Amino acid sequence: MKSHGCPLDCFGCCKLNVYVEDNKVVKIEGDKNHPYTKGIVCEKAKNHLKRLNARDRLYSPMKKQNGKWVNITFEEAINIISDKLRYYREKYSSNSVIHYGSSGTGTILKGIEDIFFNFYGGITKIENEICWSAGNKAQKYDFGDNKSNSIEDILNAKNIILWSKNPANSHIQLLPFLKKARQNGAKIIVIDPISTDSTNFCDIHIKINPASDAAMAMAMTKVIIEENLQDAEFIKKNVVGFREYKAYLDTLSMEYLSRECGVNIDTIKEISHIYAEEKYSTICMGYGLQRYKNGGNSVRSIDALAAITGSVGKKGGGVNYSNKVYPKVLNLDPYGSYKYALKDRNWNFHKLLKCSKDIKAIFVSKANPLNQWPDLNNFIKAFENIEFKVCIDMFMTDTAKHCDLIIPCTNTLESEDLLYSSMSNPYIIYNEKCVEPKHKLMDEYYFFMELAKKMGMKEYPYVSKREYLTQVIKPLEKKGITLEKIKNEYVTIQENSIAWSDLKFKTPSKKIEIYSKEAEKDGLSPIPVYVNDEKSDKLRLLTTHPKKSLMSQSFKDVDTMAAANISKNTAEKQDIHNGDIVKLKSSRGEIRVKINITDKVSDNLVHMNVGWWEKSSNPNFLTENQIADMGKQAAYYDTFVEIKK
Ligand SMILES: Nc1nc2c(c(=O)[nH]1)N[C@H]1C(S)=C(S)[C@@H](COP(=O)(O)OP(=O)(O)OC[C@H]3O[C@@H](n4cnc5c(=O)[nH]c(N)nc54)[C@H](O)[C@@H]3O)O[C@H]1N2
Ligand SMILES: Nc1nc2c(c(=O)[nH]1)N[C@H]1C(S)=C(S)[C@@H](COP(=O)(O)OP(=O)(O)OC[C@H]3O[C@@H](n4cnc5c(=O)[nH]c(N)nc54)[C@H](O)[C@@H]3O)O[C@H]1N2
Ligand code: SF4
Ligand SMILES: [Mo]
Repeated sequence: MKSHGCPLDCFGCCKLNVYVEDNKVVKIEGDKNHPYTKGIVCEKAKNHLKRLNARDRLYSPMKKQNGKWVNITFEEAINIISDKLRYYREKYSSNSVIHYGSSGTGTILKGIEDIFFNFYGGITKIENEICWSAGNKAQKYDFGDNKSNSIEDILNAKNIILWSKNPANSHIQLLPFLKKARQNGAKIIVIDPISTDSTNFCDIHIKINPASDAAMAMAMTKVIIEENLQDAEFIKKNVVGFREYKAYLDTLSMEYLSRECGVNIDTIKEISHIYAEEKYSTICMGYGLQRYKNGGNSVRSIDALAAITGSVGKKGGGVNYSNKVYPKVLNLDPYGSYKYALKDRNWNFHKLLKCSKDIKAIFVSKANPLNQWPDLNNFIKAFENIEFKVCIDMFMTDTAKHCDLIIPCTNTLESEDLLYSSMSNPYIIYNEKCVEPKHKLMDEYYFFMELAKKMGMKEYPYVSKREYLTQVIKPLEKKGITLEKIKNEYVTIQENSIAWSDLKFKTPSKKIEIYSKEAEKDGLSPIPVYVNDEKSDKLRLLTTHPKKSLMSQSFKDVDTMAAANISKNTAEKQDIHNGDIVKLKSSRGEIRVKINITDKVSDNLVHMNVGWWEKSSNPNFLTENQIADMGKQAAYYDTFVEIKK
């Protein structure tokens, strides 16, 4: 039995037991003894095995020749890349090269490309974030860091708000705790514009208007202040900016806020009481609400709500969004590669679209940008402008097919590595190599080492994986944590299960900053504000995360046309029937979809899953390329569409 963690970009970071016979994986199971994941895994864990043995798996590097793919050897691929990289660095600059890596896998050594490109001299990086960065930045302004209470603490909560979070799809480890909390008498409130599998088991579902969470949070804050439910003592000692924020809230009427969020005043009052009356209730906040232009301010207004009730730093309280335990502690650049990255620069999406001809090469690894970026028609054109395009993946993805060279890579089960997640699970996991890959150079770690050798990079770390990882975890040695210990035991460094229980916040004032001078310095309002200009008579397109696939990964084998959910009223208005094939059209493009009529979505929405491949119709051909107020987050959900028959 081999020990391994699921490296998908997920709250779980599930610990797996992998059974191997004759270099073949015969079974994958959840590790029942793991303190966080307790044997719970989803179907996607088993998919690692399917993907390991998939018929369409790539094993040989391939180069595009006269529009056709031909197999080449790893040595040839290394020669081609090495020649191109030298040439571009000499003729233009090393920053005529982009490396784009995303979240296909979260292990440390699968990120070795970053280190390689630092030694190369520094490159162009894409600074836009497509996942959760508006919320993380907002919480940095408010608390100074990104931390969450431990998962078990849910059981201490009097009531629980799942705010824009769908754990039935995205965070299944939370489900048994929610069930138990409910049995113990806690109410579960879900705030989400659509009905999801998580609204199935809640006590109250607030079908909020999209992009109006700040209006809801502010209305709740007003009720709490008006009814004197705030914690005056806590505010005095631990919060900066209450007065300024209250003055701003005084300018907003309850009627206005209620209209904006689409929730009537009585319901807002009821939720405010449920949240603030008994000490303490918790907010588990997902990432949907921050994929809007006003996303950062939405998160700040929810943080402020928790701050004035004194629930931060308390058992059963807090605003649990992300949990960045390891990045600031580990030695993630153990050989000082950053010193060589003199030409590093950041470009945003708009710059890439405008100046793609100035980029000579792009390397994509553990990512599928031509599936997951917004405004794909324009990004595909920009991508095509780049002379030399390389993708490192296990499959011929929507991105790989636009490249000139494909390098196959190992499946996680073929790779020794170290893994942690920053979403919730605070345990670090050592991934044993479970089976041998067909070729050693399929593993990114060895491929880039060979490439570095070929390019004569003297300072590159030509060391074993073990040695590299030992350096990475060196800072943990003083706590007695070694690779062996991580391999053989369950290891975490999260010492306190209640985030901020010492009430020593990492902000400049060391308090919770409802008034943030840092935000002001960044050109933002210092206090949370509600601004929502993105309104339209058209239908808003929401693209949320699917249950059975991690983003695009399991849609590989789906050949049906993408489904779009609309309400009965919307369908009747346009004389559309269940199963009809229609066109969805936005200012960015159009796609054909199959209509599913459901009472799960309101009349002003079209809902699709994200991840459908181009062959099925990908909603990212419709999404707008816009940026949220914080963290350079892509504001995918400020997209409006029309249905054309
Ligand atoms: N099965 C599965 N699990 C996953 C993933 C996956 O693809 N599949 N992806 C992983 C990744 S990369 C991430 S980032 C996380 C995401 O995890 P979650 O944040 O839980 O999931 P999302 O689908 O991004 O969004 C959650 C909910 O936000 C709602 N929402 C959208 N707009 C608004 C709004 O304006 N206000 C409110 N209140 N709610 C809104 C959506 O309808 C959706 O139900 O999940 C991870 N886990
Ligand atoms: N419209 C819309 N778009 C969105 C979102 C949304 O809510 N709506 N959500 C956004 C979010 S939250 C995220 S996180 C991003 C995700 O964006 P990506 O991370 O680009 O998404 P994936 O589809 O998971 O693609 C990962 C790729 O990595 C490959 N891969 C897996 N393992 C390995 C490995 O070991 N090595 C290498 N080299 N490759 C590997 C997979 O085969 C897959 O092709 O998408 C964003 N896009
Ligand atoms: S996808 Fe998430 S829940 Fe499923 S096995 Fe992987 S980490 Fe666990
Ligand atoms: Mo994400």
